[in-house]
Amino acid sequence: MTHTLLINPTITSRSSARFPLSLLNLAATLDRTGQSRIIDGNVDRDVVNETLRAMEGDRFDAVGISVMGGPQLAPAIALSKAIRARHPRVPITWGGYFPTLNTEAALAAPYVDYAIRGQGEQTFSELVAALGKAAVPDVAAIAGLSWKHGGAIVHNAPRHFTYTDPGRVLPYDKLGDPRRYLARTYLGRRTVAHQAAIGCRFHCTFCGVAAMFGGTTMLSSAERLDRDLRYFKHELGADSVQYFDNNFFDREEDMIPLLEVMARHELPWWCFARSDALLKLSDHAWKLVRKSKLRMAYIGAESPSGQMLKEIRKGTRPDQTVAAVEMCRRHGVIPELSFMVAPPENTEEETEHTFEFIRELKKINPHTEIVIYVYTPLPVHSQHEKDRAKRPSAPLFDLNGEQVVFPTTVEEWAQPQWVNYTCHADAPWLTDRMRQRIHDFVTVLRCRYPTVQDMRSPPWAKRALSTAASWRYRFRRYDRPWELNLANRLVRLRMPQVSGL
Ligand code: B12
Repeated sequence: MTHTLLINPTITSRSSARFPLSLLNLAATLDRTGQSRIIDGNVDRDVVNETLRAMEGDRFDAVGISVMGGPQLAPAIALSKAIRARHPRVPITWGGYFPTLNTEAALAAPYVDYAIRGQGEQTFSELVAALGKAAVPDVAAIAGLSWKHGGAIVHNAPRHFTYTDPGRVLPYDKLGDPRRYLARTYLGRRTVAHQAAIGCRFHCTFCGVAAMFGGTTMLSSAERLDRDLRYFKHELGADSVQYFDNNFFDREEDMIPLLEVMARHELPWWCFARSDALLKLSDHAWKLVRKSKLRMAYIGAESPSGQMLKEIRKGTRPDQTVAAVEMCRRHGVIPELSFMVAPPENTEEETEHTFEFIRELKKINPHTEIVIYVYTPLPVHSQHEKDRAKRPSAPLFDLNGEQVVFPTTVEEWAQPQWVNYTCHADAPWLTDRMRQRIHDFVTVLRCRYPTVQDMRSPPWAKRALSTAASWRYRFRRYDRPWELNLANRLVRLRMPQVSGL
């Protein structure tokens, strides 16, 4: 019997912690042939000591750490170093978006022995089995695995994505009381996080999901979704669902059985969607969407420039964004639009154009929520191998005209400027003026239209902020909104782009 320790390093506040779905999926597979334990750093805040304590008490054949680029890297490094120092013989495996997109950098670290690329269930189970069998395990045939051999990094063949129904709900009870992951959100008093389908059909060049899945998607069966929703509703007492599906609305004929299940449960929900998919929905599908209580759809609008949308292979047009905003209004769904400003070319012009487009959308549907990111293209080495060859990306240049060189080590990726790059919060071609301009626009906009997702601030405070910001918004006087910055320090509106819903 193999014994595996699975860890999710801290990435968010305790109140924003949601089910660590990656680890739950891994545990469901590992537990078929062995045992596993989960430590979630979002809940167990002292994750290093908690891990070391667990390893003192039990013998583990392997440790698996889930790592997303950005703010999760520093805790993942500290944790891996602490495990290596105290238990040098226990192999450490990194899986998730960071090692998938930056495999070489992950394996360059002395405290990472194995990196799993893409979906982890099967690959990790095979690795753990091999580790349990021999002191020098034979891992050369394990698809989806990268490892070190004689000072070199070996990348085994890729593994194809599969969707297997475990026939039961995920092992949520491994997290202690799973109810502590239910949160009060805009959707309800006890919102649960769930992922029904995996992957995405599209190949957007900026998106980590395209880099991970390379245009593959697989939907849940209606039976499985029904089983999961029944468990959430009746066993955990959930009253609403946030779907993490990379792109919820796939082909309508495949979605109808799922929407029928959701319409029966009537649990208000949130999801990621595309404007073109929403516009294509039939009246029958919209009827189910309304009955199932879709409250908010997060749509990647990205840019008002058709040219830019083509370049990033988004596959949607700006007029579709406008039409989707209008359609959502008619159906009582709040569109939450994300934009990527300050691209490396025509940085200023594109950004101002986006601000004007946002104003237009707000006129059509004032309930539209806006999330603004800085456009930070993925490094070429991170793109999916199928896409890398198709459209060579233009080189990126910083403010001094020097070509941008991406980090090659984990420690460099954990530096503040690269954490900000991963979080789409900053880029090497941004001038201080541009950075300030974006910050000021966002301040005025989010004060003028406080997000409905903010459950903390009292309504009077939001109204006061909105009134204070209205003249600046109306006359486009975004620069240096000192009074709003001051007021924001007192009110502290929620930032969905940082904490999730
Ligand atoms: C939930 C979530 C979060 C949560 C935290 C989740 C947690 N770990 O506790 C929060 C809201 C905090 C978060 C934050 C961020 N996120 Co996030 N997040 C997601 C989301 C919506 C779902 C992840 C999930 O649970 N998927 C379901 C599970 C089953 O899939 P999975 O995680 O991929 O796991 C599988 C494999 O990756 C692998 N695997 C994963 N871990 C491990 C570990 C081992 C040992 C092994 C073997 C395998 C393995 O096997 C798993 C099972 O098949 C994804 C998008 C998506 N739908 O996937 C984005 C996503 C992962 N996030 C992303 C990013 C970039 C961020 C940010 C860093 C930046 C940002 N602006 O969004 C922020 C940080 C914000 C900050 N603090 O400042 C990107 C990552 C892509 C990239 N370029 O690196 C994604 C893909 C969104 C996107 N489209 O860009 N995020």
